[in-house]
Amino acid sequence: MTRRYYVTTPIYYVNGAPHIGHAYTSVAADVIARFKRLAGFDVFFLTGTDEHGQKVEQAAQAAGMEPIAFADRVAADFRDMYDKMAISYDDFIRTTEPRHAEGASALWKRLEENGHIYLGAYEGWYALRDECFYGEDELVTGPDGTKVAPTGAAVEWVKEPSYFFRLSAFGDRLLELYENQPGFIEPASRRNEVASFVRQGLRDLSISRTSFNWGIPVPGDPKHVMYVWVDALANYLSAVGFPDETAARWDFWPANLHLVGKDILRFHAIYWPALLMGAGLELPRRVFSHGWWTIEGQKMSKSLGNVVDPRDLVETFGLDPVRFFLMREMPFGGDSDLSRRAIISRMNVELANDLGNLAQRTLSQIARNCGGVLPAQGTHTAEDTALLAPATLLPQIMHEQIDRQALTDALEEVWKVIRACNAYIDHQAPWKLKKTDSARMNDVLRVLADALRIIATVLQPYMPDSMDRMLTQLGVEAGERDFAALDTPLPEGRVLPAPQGIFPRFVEPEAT
Ligand code: ME8
Repeated sequence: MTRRYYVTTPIYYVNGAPHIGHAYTSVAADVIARFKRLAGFDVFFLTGTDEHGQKVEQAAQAAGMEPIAFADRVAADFRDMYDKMAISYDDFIRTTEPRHAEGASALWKRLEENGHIYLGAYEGWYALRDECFYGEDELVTGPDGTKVAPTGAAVEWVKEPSYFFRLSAFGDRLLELYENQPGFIEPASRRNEVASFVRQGLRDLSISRTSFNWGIPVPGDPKHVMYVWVDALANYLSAVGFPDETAARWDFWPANLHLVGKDILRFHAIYWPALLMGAGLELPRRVFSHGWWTIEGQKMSKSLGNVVDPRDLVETFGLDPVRFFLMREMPFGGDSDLSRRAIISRMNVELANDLGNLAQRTLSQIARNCGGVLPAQGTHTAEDTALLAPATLLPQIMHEQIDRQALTDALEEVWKVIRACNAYIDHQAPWKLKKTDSARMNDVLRVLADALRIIATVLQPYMPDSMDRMLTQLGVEAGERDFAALDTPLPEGRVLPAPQGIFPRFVEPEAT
């Protein structure tokens, strides 16, 4: 039986252009999706755009456009960013698509049928930037002395008729979920925050608005549109065909992993499971919330004018160095800073020196001293085995890390092997063996080529383009690049193409 894996990113608001924060979550999901595919899983990787709600409506107005035309433009820009970042999504859902309206409406109707929705009137605080209702007790004093949301977003007093979801009835079941399935929310520190929020008692959730109409009409009462978060969360169901449980993709439900930023954990770890419980649907296996990027030490914001478009970074540094930097610099789950200096340092030390040089040294010696063909596998010495044994374990060790979203640790695991290869090549000095023991030289170079093949195979999810080139230079054919293929050694005598540097050092333009 094929093993299935369903991973999602948040669907991003189309009120602004794609930025590095969006690229980050999507690259992380992409690494996971690519890794699972290489491990033989049938993967469904979903992403998309969140196009309804007052915030998007206002952004469209400010641009002098109809909301749908505005959303079309920004959604296309997100796809362009994805193409430039090599995001291998299987589906891109837009909440303005009919298939999504159908899924979201069906979810609503199930909740209504099950008695979890009632009509009332909402009176309270709303933060448009967060598209979130806040209780009085959650507000804090902002820099100018006014009350603001805990996120710093401005709040307004809203009073209007509204449908409510009986969220208050789900507190105990949610706490049970966090208790019985600790992996449901990761990292653990965030799980504790969510659990203590729930323990304080949940209020029913206002799930419709009447003061604007850019949204999915409430079934049976089209004066109301659905609250944008109910609409948005439903995307994870509508993309797999809900409510048609005979749809081919329905087998992917429940999702294995919702990857989100810490800003939207509450919606995914409280509202979403409660809505699913209310609708009698299975719960996702896991919600992982990652940390926050600052830019050169500052919060990224439109007002500071420091919003980073990932495409600009790719233009300057190249795609794979940027993907590598994002995955390497931020301990997955923690916060981190993006700076030009840090990118260049990672590029020059880890990519150019550690990995690039290793490949170049190995391949150029094979080209020069082995007639450009892959040498035979010799008898392994203790040192050869000491190098190859941990390399061989990489797919398995990393798989366990990837399943925990320990994406940075998994890279560190590969770098341990890369550093060991560098120590090995220095110690074995194959260039000296040419005259004294050419048979051993061949064996050493073959050991290095085998280690590099494993390294390049397991790094494909992080740096697909460069690792594609490295595998080609190592003589690994297209059908030999998944983890299962690593069990079969490459035949000796395979002709290798002329080696070419894969990770050039980055030199500041003014220094050239
Ligand atoms: O919240 N660092 O969309 P959104 C790291 N539409 N990640 C960041 C980041 C930063 N500085 N800034 C943004 C929404 N992100 C809703 C989601 S899902 C059913 C609906 C990433 O456009 C991070 O993943 O505001 C965060 O959760 C997401 O962008 C917010 O995107």
